[in-house]
This record gives sequence, structure tokens and C-alpha cells, in this order.
Amino acid sequence: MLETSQPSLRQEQHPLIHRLAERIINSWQKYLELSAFSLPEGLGYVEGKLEGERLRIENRCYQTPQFRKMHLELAKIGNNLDILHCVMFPRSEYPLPMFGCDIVAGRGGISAAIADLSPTGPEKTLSSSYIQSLSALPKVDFTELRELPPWADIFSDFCLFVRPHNAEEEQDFLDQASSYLRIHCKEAAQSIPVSHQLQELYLAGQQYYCTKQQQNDKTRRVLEKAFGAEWAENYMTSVLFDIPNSPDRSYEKSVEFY
Ligand code: BLA
Repeated sequence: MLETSQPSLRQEQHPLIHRLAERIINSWQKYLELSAFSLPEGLGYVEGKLEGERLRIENRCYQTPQFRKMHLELAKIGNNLDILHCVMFPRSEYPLPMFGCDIVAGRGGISAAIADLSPTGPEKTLSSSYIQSLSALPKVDFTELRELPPWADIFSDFCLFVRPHNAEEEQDFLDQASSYLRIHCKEAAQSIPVSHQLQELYLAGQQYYCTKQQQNDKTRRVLEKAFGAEWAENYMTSVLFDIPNSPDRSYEKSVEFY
């Protein structure tokens, strides 16, 4: 059983974060065969202090036949800042993009909401079936589109990066991010492994993705202030964006599925 009803940070977070977290878990359960994924020792639930405020981080991680690691992280800093972070790392056998999503909510509401399916293949574009499904989604207009920072050349043309201005725009972001995830889970469930040669290229694409994400100074600064530079470096490179350094063919078909 997945512990969807356990008390957690989710209940205390901004409603958009709470609702997206529910949808992510629901989609994972509905479309994929989940089994447990263990994080490095002591990093499932962490607490620190950021400028006198308590920083709490709660992680949930799963794996499936297609995904090496699916990570949903909720963080709360005092009563000021709520964060949702989600990344799905495909096994390199499968020619799949990376689903990534981040919501940052402060006192003044959501400042950043981003969702993408980022290509990792040698052509650096999404496959035609992804493009077709994503293009068929209803178009949504946001008052404020945000500009991506210089490190962010990893994202696709479908990357949604906004500051929602009202409840309707928050709902639109929720729906769009959920659609990206649904499309991704359905594609993944019927994905077929590629040759060993191509696997190396997809792996290199994932490595590039992680290297770039590790350059996000805004994330690093929050973690450094609460836990120190060394802890932040370790967390960014071993939990948030750990780089797989060889094709992972070790997945055991005998794992217990939820
Ligand atoms: C931005 N990420 C941010 C910001 C903060 C964090 C404080 C600034 C908000 C703003 O500019 O309004 C903090 N994000 C965190 C922390 C964690 C986190 C502490 O996930 C984890 C504990 N970031 C991701 C993923 C994506 C992502 C998966 O983790 C995208 C798929 C993107 N976050 C992202 C981008 C920005 C951001 C592009 C804006 C960076 C900038 O403007 O420089």
C-alpha cells in the first residue's frame, strides 16, 4: 500500500502544491507499477534551520520498470516558503524524456511554477508522438511568463514557466502539469528498450540535464543557508540530481510491486 493518507507536510502547504502532489502520486499509481526506492541513509526526512526558521524536507521515492527513480519532494521553511520538486529519471534503456516540475510559493503567492518534459536523446528534441500529444493539449494563456535562467538550455519548447496571478491561473498550471505527467506515464508504459549504443547517448543526456540543474543557485542557496555548503552539495548531487554513471540493468523483476 502507498501511504497516501499519512499525515504529511502536504496538508500544511500551499493548496496548489498539495493538489499537484496528490495528482502526481495518483498518476504514478494509476499508470505505473511502483516499487520502493531507498534514498541515501538519513535523507528521507530532513530538518534544518534557515535564518531561525525551521526547514523541513519530506521525500517520496519510487522506481518502476521504466524509471530508475521517481522523486517527489515537499519542503517547508517556517511559514514563508513552500516548495514542491519532482523529477522522474528514466532507466537509460528507455528513450524517454525527463519529467521535471518545481513550484515555489512564498508569502505573496506562487513565485515560480515550472513543468517540462525535457528531451535527453541525441537529437535533443522530443519524439513525434510526445510532440503530437503535447500539441493537442488546450492552449492556456498566463499573465506572466517567466524568463528561464542561462543554465536552463535543457528544457523543451513545451516548458511552462510562469508566475500564476490568480486561482484560475493556478488551476491552469495544475491541469497542464498533470497533462504532461499523464502523457508521459502513458508513453512510458508502452516504451520499448533501445540498443546499448543509444542507451549510452540517453544516459549522456541525463547526465547533462543533472549537471545543468545542479547550477541552479536559487535552490543551492536555500539549502546552503539551512544545512551548510557541504550538505547542500551532497544533497543536490546525490538526492535532487544524482547522475547515473552507467546504464542501469540491475532492475529486479522480482521486486514487490505496490
Ligand atoms: C527557482 N527554486 C527556485 C527558487 C527557489 C527554489 C527558492 C526561486 C523562486 C523564484 O525565482 O521565484 C528552491 N527548489 C528549491 C529548493 C528545492 C527545489 C530548495 O526544488 C528543493 C529542495 N528546479 C527543480 C526542477 C526544475 C527547477 C525539477 O528542482 C525544473 C524542471 C526549475 N526552479 C527552477 C527554475 C527556477 C527555479 C528554472 C528559476 C531559477 C532562476 O530564475 O534563476
